[in-house]
Amino acid sequence: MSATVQNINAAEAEQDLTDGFHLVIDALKLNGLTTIYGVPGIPITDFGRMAQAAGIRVLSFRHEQNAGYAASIAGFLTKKPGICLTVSAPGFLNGLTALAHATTNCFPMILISGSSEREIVDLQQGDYEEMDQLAIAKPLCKAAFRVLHAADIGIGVARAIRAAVSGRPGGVYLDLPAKLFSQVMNADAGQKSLVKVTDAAPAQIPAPAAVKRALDVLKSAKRPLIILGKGAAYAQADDTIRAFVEKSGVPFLPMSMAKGLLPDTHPQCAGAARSTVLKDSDVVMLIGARLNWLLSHGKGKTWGDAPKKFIQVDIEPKEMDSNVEIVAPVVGDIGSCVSALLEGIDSKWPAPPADWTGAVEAKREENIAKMAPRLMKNTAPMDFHGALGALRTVIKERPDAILVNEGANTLDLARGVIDMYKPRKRLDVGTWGVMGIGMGYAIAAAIETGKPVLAVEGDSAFGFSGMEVETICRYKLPVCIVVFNNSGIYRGTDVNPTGGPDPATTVFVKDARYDKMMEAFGGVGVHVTTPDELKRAVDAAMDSGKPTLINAVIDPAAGSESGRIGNLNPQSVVKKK
Ligand SMILES: Cc1ncc(C[n+]2csc(CCOP(=O)(O)OP(=O)(O)O)c2C)c(N)n1
Ligand SMILES: [Mg+2]
Repeated sequence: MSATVQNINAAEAEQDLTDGFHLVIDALKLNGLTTIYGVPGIPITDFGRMAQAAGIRVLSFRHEQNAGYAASIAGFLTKKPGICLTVSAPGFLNGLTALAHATTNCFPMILISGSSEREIVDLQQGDYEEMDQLAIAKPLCKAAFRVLHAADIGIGVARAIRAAVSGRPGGVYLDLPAKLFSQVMNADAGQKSLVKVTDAAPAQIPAPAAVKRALDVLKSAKRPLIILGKGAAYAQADDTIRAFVEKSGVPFLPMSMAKGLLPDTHPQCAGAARSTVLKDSDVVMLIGARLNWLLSHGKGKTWGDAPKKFIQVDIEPKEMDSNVEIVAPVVGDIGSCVSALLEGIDSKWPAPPADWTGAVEAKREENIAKMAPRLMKNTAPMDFHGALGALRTVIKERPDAILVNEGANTLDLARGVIDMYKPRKRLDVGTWGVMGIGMGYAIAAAIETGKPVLAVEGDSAFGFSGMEVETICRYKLPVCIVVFNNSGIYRGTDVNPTGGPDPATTVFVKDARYDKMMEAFGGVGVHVTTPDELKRAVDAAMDSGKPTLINAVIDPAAGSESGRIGNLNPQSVVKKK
């Protein structure tokens, strides 16, 4: 055979082949997964390149943890698993915090990590980035899979997708050994091996008897309350939920990321009367909200002495009776459950007693009036309320913007002060109160929604993901970051008790200029000291859509220990000498 003929044969043979790289890309695309958040390196560098070439949006971060948080919130926003892509061992471990976070928060996410040679890893012979990643991931996610054969990529990706989004969503780990990427197979057979997942998150219809029981309990209430959790926000059943709440006439309390499902300014919103409604209610209906620490486990001082009946609407049967007795469990997906509940509310449904709704409203108005003057303080240095007063107006004027929020005082006070008007516009630290979600969330929010993002960040919180300002500039994202700079964790006033040269454990460099970080990468940096300046700077950023970081100087003495959850700090019983 001549050399030319040989070359032609080789080229033809090549055309008939596919490989692991292409099959993973094809499997993702076939299932509508067209965005990847990750960090390149061995063995997934070429995979990222090829994915980009194939039309997948591949966003390269500076640290996998931030890419992982981005993927997790992409899952929350879209109901499709957010994809995070990492290298082996250290990259994988960096992505793992976000995977565990996704699982805890019930966000669908798939962490795809390249891994080293199985034969060497399992004999512990010291491979490049050796680690038994599958075993390590397992306890931290809903499901973990490894694909060893190219022919199994289709089914592996399908399993990962279904595991992430069906039932209660969560994180899934998909282990792809380096060797898999270059494994070849016949292109036709490869194409046929792909699986397009049908009905990835099937509706779970609640039992009619459970719905009736729940409505009966709610109807019997003298002081009913509905609590909306981020599960309700995730469901994207916004109109149904709103109709149910309005038809029932029951006051509602939104958990942090459920704010805006109905506007915080809605006449039934009890957000500003939280302690009153938790204490005094007699029947509480939880919709996509869990009775975890954020709701004081449904018992104790927060919930008062009056006996309470709980109704719980959740997709996860195990959630029922997790902390207290649930007298009316409604198990199913939130959309189906709330639809069924709504159907059960007929024209004879009694409005909740007026003395109750009146009392809630009075308390709410009283608390709002109490806070109002604090939000208008236009002083330098700013306190949290003064600064937040300005940002509250920004969101009021731009209800489509997405608010990302982390910190301690910066978080707790912003949650209370900034009213939300639309669903899934407030993204924050979630179930763990974790620091570090900021820039990953901001990037994914901008990418997935195309809306402007306002990230309100404590100076400590910002530090966890601050390097991603380069990513924000690189992709030219409409993200405005406001760093509440009080020179420290909670406060900037602590001193070293020994009088020694080291600073106290909770303080940072005084007069730091976070705005310069943004300038370093071509973004806009602004330094502000008053609420008026802050408002002007945020407005300019939101109007221009240019990456902006505003260093907002906050009085170092303004914050309190741990924001609003200082009670969770253990106390030493040993007297100070
Ligand atoms: C991953 C992680 N590490 C540490 C903490 C503990 N922590 C809670 S809030 C916080 C920072 C609070 O300071 P800052 O963000 O500046 O908010 P401020 O109260 O000063 O407004 C830290 C470190 C955490 N929640 N998560
Ligand atoms: Mg701070």
